[in-house]
Amino acid sequence: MKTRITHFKQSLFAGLFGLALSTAAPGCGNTDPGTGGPPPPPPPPNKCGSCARYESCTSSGMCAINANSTWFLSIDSATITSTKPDGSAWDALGGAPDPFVQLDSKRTSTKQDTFTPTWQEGSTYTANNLLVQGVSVSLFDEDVAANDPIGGPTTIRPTEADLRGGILTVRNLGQAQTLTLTFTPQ
Ligand SMILES: [Ca+2]
Ligand SMILES: [Ca+2]
Repeated sequence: MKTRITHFKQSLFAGLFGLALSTAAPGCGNTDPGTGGPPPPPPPPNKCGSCARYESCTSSGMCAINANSTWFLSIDSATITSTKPDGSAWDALGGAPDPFVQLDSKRTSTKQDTFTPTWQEGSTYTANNLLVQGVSVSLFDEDVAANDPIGGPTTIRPTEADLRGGILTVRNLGQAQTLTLTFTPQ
């Protein structure tokens, strides 16, 4: 008799504990409250805990970046070498470059006479676009006649770690010593 009571207490405790877990970790797994009818079977233990809103809980219990999540890719900033590859100045009379970035079909604004432009302009992509296809990036110095190429075109394909970290710095892209992109989940 004593043994049966102990078993009853254990199963009651397990039931309460399971309920507390599923209540504390919403948003991942099936939380259908049910409307009438027999109570649904208890959900399996939630190994994900709480995933970020741009993630989904995989069948193996891992929080993975959802391929359909959307991200704003911002062309943040760049640092540009003091001269063109041949050692000459970017513009007449030793002038600094006037850089802009071509990001796929979108072009940033042009920053006048600077080796350290900052734009914070970009486009929205799905995680799948970024991680699988990547984005095409080129930098130019805007000129009246013909733009001087600074770096690229190149395909930048961030990793999941880059998206989670929110930032990616590409180095030595032609005459761009650095090109920094940021990623913000939408
Ligand atoms: Ca120029
Ligand atoms: Ca200039």
